Amino acid sequence: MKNIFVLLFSAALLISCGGDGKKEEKQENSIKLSSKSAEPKDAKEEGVSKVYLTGNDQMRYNKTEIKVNAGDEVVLTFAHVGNMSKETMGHNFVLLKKETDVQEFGQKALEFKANDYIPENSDAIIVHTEMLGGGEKTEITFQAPEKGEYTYICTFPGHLALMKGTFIVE
Ligand SMILES: [Cu+2]
Repeated sequence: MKNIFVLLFSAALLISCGGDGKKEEKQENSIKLSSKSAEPKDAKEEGVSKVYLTGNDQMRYNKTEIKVNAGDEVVLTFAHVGNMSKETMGHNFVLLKKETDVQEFGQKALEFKANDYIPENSDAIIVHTEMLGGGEKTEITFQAPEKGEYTYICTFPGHLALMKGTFIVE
């Protein structure tokens, strides 16, 4: 019996507090704050996999593994978050076909400086971005290849050792 009174009392309290709207206001503020987070997150929507990849002045991607859904359209945003120029610390994203010899491809790419280190007429490339310098950003959209694991690299000279990752289609 006592418990019921406590319950009723707290229910009455809740009702009396509910009308002033302060609670809702507070909640809205906290949502605004949390949406300020620095880096866009990867997201999977219906039929679309959004990927946010960066390269920095320390010659690193922000992720060495990317996962997307088979059959999805992939929207990949690639940003160079460093300050160094394209000539000294350029970065790109080059997604290679499964059977590619990655080291060999990386060697070949060095011969194509005039083409931003993208081998011309290569059948090893699924898709690639342009070469970026510090502060630059680009976006590419492509159809996810068939299920499996692929390698992505940066073809700027010397970067392959550190700038390499696995692109997983599942
Ligand atoms: Cu690079």
